[in-house]
Amino acid sequence: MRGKLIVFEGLDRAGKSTQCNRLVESLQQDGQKVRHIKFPDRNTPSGQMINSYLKGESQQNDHVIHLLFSMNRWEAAPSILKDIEEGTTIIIDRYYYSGCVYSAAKNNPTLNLKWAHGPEEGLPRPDICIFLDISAEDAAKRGGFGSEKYENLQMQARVRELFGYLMQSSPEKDDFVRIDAAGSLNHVQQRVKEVVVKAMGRVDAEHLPLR
Ligand code: T5A
Ligand code: NA
Repeated sequence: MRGKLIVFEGLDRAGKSTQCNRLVESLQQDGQKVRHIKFPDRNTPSGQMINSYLKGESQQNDHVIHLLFSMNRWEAAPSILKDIEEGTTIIIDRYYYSGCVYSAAKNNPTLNLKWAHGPEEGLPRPDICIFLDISAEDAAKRGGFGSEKYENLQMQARVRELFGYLMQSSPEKDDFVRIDAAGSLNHVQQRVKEVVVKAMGRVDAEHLPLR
């Protein structure tokens, strides 16, 4: 049986990494084969350029950085597909939803959601995208907020608005399940597990690439 592709999304500091780690551990305890990946993968050449940009050590044109984030995903796509086919479930911390939303949130007149979507088309489509929902204000209260490029209230509020649009009105809206991420770590973890167990039990959706 093929593995599932489970994505976590949310604002900066929503708790994605923490919840991904907990889910991976819990699925492994259930005896499943699981791999955890995170985008951007800062280790590849494209990821190193992204890392330097996010840390404010280099500048990039808005379109160029968008394409670098996309390239960073395409580099990983063959191994994602291979693992899924071989029965490994993949848990991804941020994916092309972030890719589209963060770029469009800059309000660059030549970089809207539609433009941003283009380079992502054809990437493996998730079985489910869990949106860990927190307000920009609550996220900003969490440890470490403010150290990277997009970690400011105005940007995060716009990002949340655009995620809201994706969840309500976009062709990908059915990919999403929203979970309130402002509760305790254990409470969020429990909700995540419920949602994932339900998704795992579903008849295998056709594994279509992003339209
Ligand atoms: N980006 C990314 C793009 O612009 N385009 C793209 O294509 C992609 C993929 C880096 C930036 O790049 C942008 C988006 C980002 O701005 P990143 O490396 O994933 O992306 O950076 P962050 O999302 O900022 O990663 P963080 O590690 O900061 O956030 P997480 O993973 O959401 O949060 P986590 O789990 O590390 O938790 C943060 C803190 O909050 C606490 C944790 O203990 C930790 O201290 N916490 C809670 N506290 C109380 N209650 C809870 N329920 C909590 N959950 C977590
Ligand atoms: Na993270």
